[in-house]
Amino acid sequence: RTAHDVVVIGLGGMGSAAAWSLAARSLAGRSLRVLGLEQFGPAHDRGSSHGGSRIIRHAYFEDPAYVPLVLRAHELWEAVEREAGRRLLWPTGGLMVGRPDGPLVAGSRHSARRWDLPHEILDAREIRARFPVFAPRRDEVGLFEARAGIVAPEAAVTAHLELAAKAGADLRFGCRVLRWEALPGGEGVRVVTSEGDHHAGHAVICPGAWAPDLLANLGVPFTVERQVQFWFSPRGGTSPYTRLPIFIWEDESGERFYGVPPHAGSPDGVKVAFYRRTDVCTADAVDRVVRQDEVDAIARHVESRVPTLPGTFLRATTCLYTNTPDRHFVIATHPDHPQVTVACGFSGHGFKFVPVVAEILTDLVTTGRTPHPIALFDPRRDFRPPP
Ligand code: PYC
Repeated sequence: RTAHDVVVIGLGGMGSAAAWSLAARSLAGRSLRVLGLEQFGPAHDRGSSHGGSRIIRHAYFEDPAYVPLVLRAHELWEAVEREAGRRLLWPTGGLMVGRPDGPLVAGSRHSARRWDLPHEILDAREIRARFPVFAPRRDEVGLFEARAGIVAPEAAVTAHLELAAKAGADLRFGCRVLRWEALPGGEGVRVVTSEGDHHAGHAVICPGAWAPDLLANLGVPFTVERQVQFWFSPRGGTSPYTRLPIFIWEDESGERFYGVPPHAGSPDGVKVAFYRRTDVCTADAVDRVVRQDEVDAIARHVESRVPTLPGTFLRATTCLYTNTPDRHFVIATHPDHPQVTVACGFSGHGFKFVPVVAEILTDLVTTGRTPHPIALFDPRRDFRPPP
């Protein structure tokens, strides 16, 4: 009756990696039969895994609990590169800039010290000397870590899909999941799609911004937000920018923007964006048009700290964050359905963790537990907004 052991719903960043990880894992002497379902095409740009780059950093300002996970993710990214024969990582170094007591710098420093991560603290003069295009205020400092850098999201999704297919996963695109139902008595899960029904012993649900539709029964108050990524060609040319680290900059009001230098995976211009802006939407009703006033707002903001960067506007694209109230992830066995495992609510900072999330999901499906620390990601936690 059940043709597949596991159905993976959503083949974006998390789902594509989970499909590979599950298809490569054997259980009771045989490999798992994995079905992957995706409503769009491979490595599409409708969700949260596109735009040429994502940041990877270790000194995690959000919470030191993420550090062992990102260290394991980094190791696994290198393994995926080797396995797929594709370049996915660009180690540019990373600079977190702001007031020393602001959440970005103080939080990064706390994580770096807690986990003994190699890092340097640079004062404003040292930042200017090392990276002359940056214009920090006198009271701003930077935490620099050499191992931070870029992960290429579309290339990563493509690599995971290729590896999953090679490991025997049955991947279907243009197949929208309308709903799912956990069947009683060890009968697994029924998935109703635009292309017919499927049954599997277990479901791994990685819905991205479709979490409010597909995981309403988790009871997590998700909010989906439209975000915009912009590319500029700096005044005076890109050459000094090719040697820049990725950076996140927090100003005195707490507003943050980030920047990603051009690299071989995305060579045209410097990418910048606010990290984060509230523009609530739904995944199916998002305005994909970027307005001139949005371009002007980011250009003005960036110019105050990196004066030559907003030279010529090149292009922009929208993407989606799926936020939890405390901005921590949700990764767990579904509290009401042991045959369902969920990964969602990545709140705009999940992509760097993709391969370790896949490892956790595979552990949960095959053994019901994981050695990774995931207590922070419990869907039934007491959600409080971040300070
Ligand atoms: O996770 O570092 C991050 C990030 C920066 C901007 C959006 N996410």
